[in-house]
Parts: sequence; structure tokens; C-alpha cells
Amino acid sequence: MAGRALSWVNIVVGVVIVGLSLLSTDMALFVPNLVAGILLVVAGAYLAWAGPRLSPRARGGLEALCALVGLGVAFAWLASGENLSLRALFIGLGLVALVVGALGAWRALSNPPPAAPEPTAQPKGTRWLTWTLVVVVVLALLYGGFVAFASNSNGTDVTVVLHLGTNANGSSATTMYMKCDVPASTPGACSGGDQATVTVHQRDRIHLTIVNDDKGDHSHDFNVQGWQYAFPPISPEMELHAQAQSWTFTAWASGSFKMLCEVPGHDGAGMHGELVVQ
Ligand SMILES: [Cu+2]
Repeated sequence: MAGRALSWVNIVVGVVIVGLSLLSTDMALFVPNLVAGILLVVAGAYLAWAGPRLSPRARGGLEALCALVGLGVAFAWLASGENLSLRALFIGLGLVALVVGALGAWRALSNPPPAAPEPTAQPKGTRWLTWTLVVVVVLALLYGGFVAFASNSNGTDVTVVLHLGTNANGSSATTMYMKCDVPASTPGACSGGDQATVTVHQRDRIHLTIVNDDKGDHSHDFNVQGWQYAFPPISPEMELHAQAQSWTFTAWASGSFKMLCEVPGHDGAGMHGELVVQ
């Protein structure tokens, strides 16, 4: 039946979104896309299998949820800095999920099937799917809540430019640095010598640019320690595949956090600094 075919479209769109999200270098959208794709697959599978046995309202609600997920995917990629072809694919996939979900919800709610006796107990075979769906939805909501809370900025923009490189000191011991480009940074936001100290206020929006003075693909790997800054889109991790890379994040959690290069030996050689969120 047509409704079931539509559910399969959700599954296929979800699988493609999961696959493409693995290709994406936009870390801010990687995890939300993964969650959105998995949500579409699980909801699509559930609708394909148990859809005809669900009440119109439950089916319509699930279809509407898929439509919202599709809208979210399309909308998020509109604002992304990812290359245009990948963005276009994601926006297209999101719009497909939006249309399929909206159509399914409309069909379920406007044409309820002839009253069938409501099953008193759910068929055993679909229970694990129900619970998987519940868990995925709860995780998605928790993550969405975290992202909404943690990325909420006070509107103050702070620019910080850091250089990562190796000192040519001629001696046998190699020393490395993570230092500020003071003229290029917001006054007062960045200080220190070879080990930078970045000082910002809580909820400032930080535009962080890392310049790799040693060139090379992934010769340095910038990260900030602490679980508060471990998850996209708040994590400013940059693997430095380009000579200069930028990242915007909100300093949502106060405290002192070590900034470092994660390439073995570089932290010890001096390639580290401190992020102080007051
Ligand atoms: Cu390094």
C-alpha cells in the first residue's frame, strides 16, 4: 500500500543521511545529522511494520515527527559552511523527508480507516521497535535541548586567532607554540607568549581561527579539554586539514580549560594554552 511505500522512503532517506553525515566535515552538524538519520530509519521501519495497526493519531504523530526532522535537516544545512554539493544533497533529503512525513500525517489524520477493533495489547513483535523508538526520541530531545541551551549566546562576538607551530631555535630540544595573533584578535581576549591565554566571558560567541604555521595536512590537531566542550556543536576541535581553519562556538560553561594539540608529543613540547571563561 502507498503508506508503506512512503515509510520506505523515510528509511532510505534516513540511511542516506547517516551515510552522508559520515562524509561531512562540518562537526556542528555531524551528530545532529546522525541522530536525525537514525530517527528517520527507526520511525520509518516502525511505520512500515506496525503502521496499519496503529491508531490514525499515533501514525499521524509519527509521520509529523519525521516531517519535523526533515525540516530540521534542511534548515540546518541552509546555514552550514559545508561545500555546496553536499549541502544541496542534505537540503534535498531533508525536504523529501518533510514532504513524505507531511503527506503521511495528512493521510493518516484525514482518512482514518474504517473503525477496526483496537488491539488491547500490542503485538509482541513490535514492542522492541516501540522501545527503540522511544529511546531514540528521548536521546534526540535531550541532545536537542543541550544544543539549544549550550549554543545560546549573549550576542557578544569575540574573535581569537591562534598560531600553532614549531620554534626554529637551533638547539637539540624542539619547542612548539600555541600563540595569539594579538592584532587580529579582539582586544583583551588573547594574551601570553608561546602558550596563549584566551580570556572571555560566559556566553560570549567565540570566532576561533587556528593557523598552522607548519603547514601540512593534519600536522596539528587542536582541541579543548573538558566534557563541557567535548560535544559538537560546542566542541571547537579542529584537525587542521587546511592551513587555517575557523570555528564558532559559545563559551557556555565557565572555568579554566586547557587548549592543546593532540598530536603525540606536541603538548609536552609546548603546544598548549588556556581558555578562561569568566
Ligand atoms: Cu601539534
